[in-house]
Amino acid sequence: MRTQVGIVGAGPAGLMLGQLLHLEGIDSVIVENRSSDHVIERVRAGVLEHGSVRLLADAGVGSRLEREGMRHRGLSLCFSGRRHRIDLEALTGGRCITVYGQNEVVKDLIAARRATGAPLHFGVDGVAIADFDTDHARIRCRIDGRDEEVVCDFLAGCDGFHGVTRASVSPNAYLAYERTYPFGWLGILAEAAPSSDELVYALHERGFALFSMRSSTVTRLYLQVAADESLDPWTDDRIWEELCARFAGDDGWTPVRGAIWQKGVTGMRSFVIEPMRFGRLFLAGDAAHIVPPTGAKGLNLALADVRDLARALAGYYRSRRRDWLDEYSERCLGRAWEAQRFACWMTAMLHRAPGGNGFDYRWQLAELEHLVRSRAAAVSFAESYVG
Ligand code: RFL
Ligand code: PHB
Repeated sequence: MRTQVGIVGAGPAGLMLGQLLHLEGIDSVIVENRSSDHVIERVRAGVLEHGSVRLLADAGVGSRLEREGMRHRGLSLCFSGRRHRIDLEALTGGRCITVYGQNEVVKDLIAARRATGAPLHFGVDGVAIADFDTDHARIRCRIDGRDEEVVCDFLAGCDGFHGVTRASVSPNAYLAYERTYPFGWLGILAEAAPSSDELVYALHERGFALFSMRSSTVTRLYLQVAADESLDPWTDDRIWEELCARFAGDDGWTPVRGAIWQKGVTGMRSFVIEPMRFGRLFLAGDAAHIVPPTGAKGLNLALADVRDLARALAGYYRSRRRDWLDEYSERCLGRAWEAQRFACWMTAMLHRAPGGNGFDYRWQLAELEHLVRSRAAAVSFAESYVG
């Protein structure tokens, strides 16, 4: 098989890249090791920045998002028993976020890919890459039990943090920066009408909690737990009690309870690899950088990476210009470190570090007080949050 761009991974980054290249008349082959059901059902992000919404619309995959996405003009911070609204729209001159599940984004992108008839292979075994220092880069894999080799001009590593593309690069060729956090998130989806129109981030003595949603009937909630927390002791009743305790405030607001139909624990990490390009291999999204989910940046960064990569590849095929390809890594890394700055700060402000002392907690409360009292601080927060 021969193609112009071989894409490993059919998450948001790989699928979006395939769509943007298709619009530029550039051929690609996408190989994904999991099934399409698994990729669609994997529950992850929910917050799209303004720029991501525009990118999806410009790429022709924004019509359902336009109809079903929930535009949020603000959010609340809850601490010391009080909720404080941050008016994102007013603080940023009109920018908002849109709540729309990552799995819906993926569903829309798969439908668009299928409509083009371009190759998209799920359930592919034994994916390996080679020769990416030449213009005959290769993906070797087994598709439907047959050994296949995809020969390409360029390779895009869109296979997430645990993928095979980054692992195929010599460790001498890059620097990796990493921080793991001593806590994780227990996330649930519940059949319950959201009792707030906007997200609520809470810091409580018992730890962090986050109220989010997926639709007018589905609530998404998270609790800070230990990084290696077992789900076993977390009965539905205990989860609701803990959520209510952490959101408790003087206005009596509380999440509406409902049947919990999905539960999972995710560890948290920060990770950045420098550079993101190795010859003709370009890493994008979680394959190159991970941010803790507190800042809601990971999906947005992944989409921004492939927007830049598609533009650079289009420049190359249209007029053989290489400067955008050469600048790719630096552009993406600048954005990734800015997201890292914001996500690390939000994480530190809103989580209770195990072993932390009273000083840490008082500092966190002072930081939150400053954020809700100082317009300058609120503007800075809102600008970073909406992207
Ligand atoms: P993905 O989504 O991990 O997709 C990678 C794909 O590659 C496949 N793959 C392989 N394919 C072929 N061969 C191999 N050897 C392969 N190995 C792996 C995988 O099966 C998968 O399909 O990476 P991508 O595309 O870079 O997208 C990144 C986002 O998924 C991620 O950054 C976000 O979900 C992060 N995130 C959030 N981001 C936001 O912008 N806003 C949010 O509100 C937000 N909330 C979150 C989040 C992530 C979370 N978790 C679970 C880590 C909330 C949570 C709880
Ligand atoms: C979500 O809705 O899943 C979500 C929202 C905000 C975050 C992280 C996740 O910071």
